[in-house]
Amino acid sequence: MERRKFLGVSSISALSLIVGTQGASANHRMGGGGSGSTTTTTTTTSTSSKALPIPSLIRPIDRNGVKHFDLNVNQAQHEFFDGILTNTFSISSTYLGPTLLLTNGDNVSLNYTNNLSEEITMHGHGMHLPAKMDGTPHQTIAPGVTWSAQYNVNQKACTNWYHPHTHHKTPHHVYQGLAGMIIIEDNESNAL
Ligand SMILES: [Cu+2]
Repeated sequence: MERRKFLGVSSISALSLIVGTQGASANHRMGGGGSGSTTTTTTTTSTSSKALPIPSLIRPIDRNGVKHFDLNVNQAQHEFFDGILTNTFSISSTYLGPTLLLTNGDNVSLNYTNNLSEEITMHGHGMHLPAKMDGTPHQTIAPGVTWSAQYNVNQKACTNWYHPHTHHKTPHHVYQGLAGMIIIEDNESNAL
C-alpha cells in the first residue's frame, strides 16, 4: 500500500520539480542583473515564493464502457513568479498536464486536441499498447485536430507519463509544458 502511494506521489513530485527547476534558473538570471554598483547591504529576496505546483489528478468520463480523458493542448501563460506571466504550452492547465489514473483492464481513450498553431504528437511513455496507439514521431496531430489513443490497459500497477515525440521538437515541447503522469493501479495496489 505505502509503496504505491510513495511511487505515485514521488513521481508527481518529480514532474513538479520541472517547474521548480525552470523557476530556479529564471530566478537566477533575474537575480544576476543590477547588483554590481551597490555597496549597501542588500537583502536577497527571492521571487520564487510560490508553493510547489502539483498537477491535478483527473478521473475519466465513462462513455459506453470506454473511459475517456479529454485533454486539450493549449497555448497558455503560467505565473511562475508573482506578477510575471510566462508563455507556456499546457494540457488542460497552465503548465504541464493532469495526472491520469487508469486501472489495469480498463478500455481507455486519451483524446488529445491540438489547439496549438504547430503540429505535435502525444506518446504514452511506458505504456504497453498497439504501435498505432503509441504516438510516435510519425503520428502527428495537426493544429485543430483531435487524436485518440484507444487501447485496453494491460499491465501491472506502475507510473508512466505522456509527452510529445514530435520530430526535432520533443525537448522544446516538453520544456514548454507538454507532459503529464499516468498512474496505473491494479488489484495488487491500492487506489489513490
Ligand atoms: Cu517517452
